[in-house]
Amino acid sequence: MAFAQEGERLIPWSDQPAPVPPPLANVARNLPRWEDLDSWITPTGRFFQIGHYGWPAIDAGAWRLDILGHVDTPLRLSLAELRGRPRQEVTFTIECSGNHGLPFLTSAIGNARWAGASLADILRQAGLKDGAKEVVFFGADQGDEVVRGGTPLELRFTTRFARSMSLDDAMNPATMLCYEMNGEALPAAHGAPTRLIAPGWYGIANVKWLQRIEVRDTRFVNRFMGRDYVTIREERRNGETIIQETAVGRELLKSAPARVTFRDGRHRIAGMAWGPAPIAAVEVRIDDGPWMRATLTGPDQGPSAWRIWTLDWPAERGEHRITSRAIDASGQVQPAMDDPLIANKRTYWESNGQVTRLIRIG
Ligand SMILES: Nc1nc2c(c(=O)[nH]1)N[C@H]1C(S)=C(S)[C@@H](COP(=O)(O)O)O[C@H]1N2
Ligand SMILES: [Mo]
Repeated sequence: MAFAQEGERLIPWSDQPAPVPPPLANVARNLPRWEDLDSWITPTGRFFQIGHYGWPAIDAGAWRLDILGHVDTPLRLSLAELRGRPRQEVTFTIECSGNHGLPFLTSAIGNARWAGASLADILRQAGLKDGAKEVVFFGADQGDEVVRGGTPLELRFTTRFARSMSLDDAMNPATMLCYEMNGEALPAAHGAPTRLIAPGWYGIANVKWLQRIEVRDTRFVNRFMGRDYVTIREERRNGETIIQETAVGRELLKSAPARVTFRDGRHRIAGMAWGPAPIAAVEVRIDDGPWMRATLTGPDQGPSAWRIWTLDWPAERGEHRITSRAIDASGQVQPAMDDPLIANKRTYWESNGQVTRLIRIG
């Protein structure tokens, strides 16, 4: 479903993001302009791509997925075997947790229809041993890491991309081993032949190029659980300021203005809103004016997929600031940028503060 209207004229934002700096250009790729995210389902060609350890090309015929560790019967599945299992689908908006936290990363988000096989069924078939508590997802991509760099205790090693989840989270019936995106075979850049799709979780948890799933009876920590993708935030405890360090987890309540269009003498603002609970409302503010209620349009497919919203805007000439905030069914409001939750955050991850865009009406 497109939310672009026939005969409309798109007015680009005047605060276009900075280009991705060269060393990261091969990590964050295919970032669209927000203006061009003009449909509820993001076409695969406009879907952002993140690869921290390069871009493996896997021979799907020779590929096998191992499920092992703290299980009764380790499994080894081919792509044909995975495809032969009961199929499930979900529409899920993946957002990179760095989105809006960095000046060049403001459209690392997309909504796609994903299809695959239930992870919970596969874990049950392997048989969980008593004491199983953590599931680790290893990708085929690998990279070099350094611990205590520049000290006499420096340690260098090469390791595969991995993220873990508690067994409870991994058993969520919506979580799948995905081989299809928007009705076509999962493309290489998005994790072919198989990736994890964990609806409700930030991008980082959705491990691509899956190769090995390991069930453990102890916790797992690596760069992407414990060093990187860690939110560092100042919080108050008993009158004292402490530093809280937490692994990036589930997606947070958020919205963003996507595009402003002009048609039949009128301006219209459209955007998206998403979060862990159903979106109840979106409000929009122009410059320092009052909050105005937008109209939620487009499909409502549950909390894992974003909603589209629109607001007709009698725009005056000049430069304007457009801010949106989402409100969910439990009454929670997307925090302002000066809310302590956002302002006291030292890292760019999980930046769900209100997004303000600039536009010039000519
Ligand atoms: N194996 C592997 N999986 C990965 C990554 C990675 O670097 N390697 N990046 C993660 C991050 S940070 C994000 S935001 C999402 C992006 O998914 P996409 O590239 O399909 O948009 O993939 C995640 N899965
Ligand atoms: Mo990410």
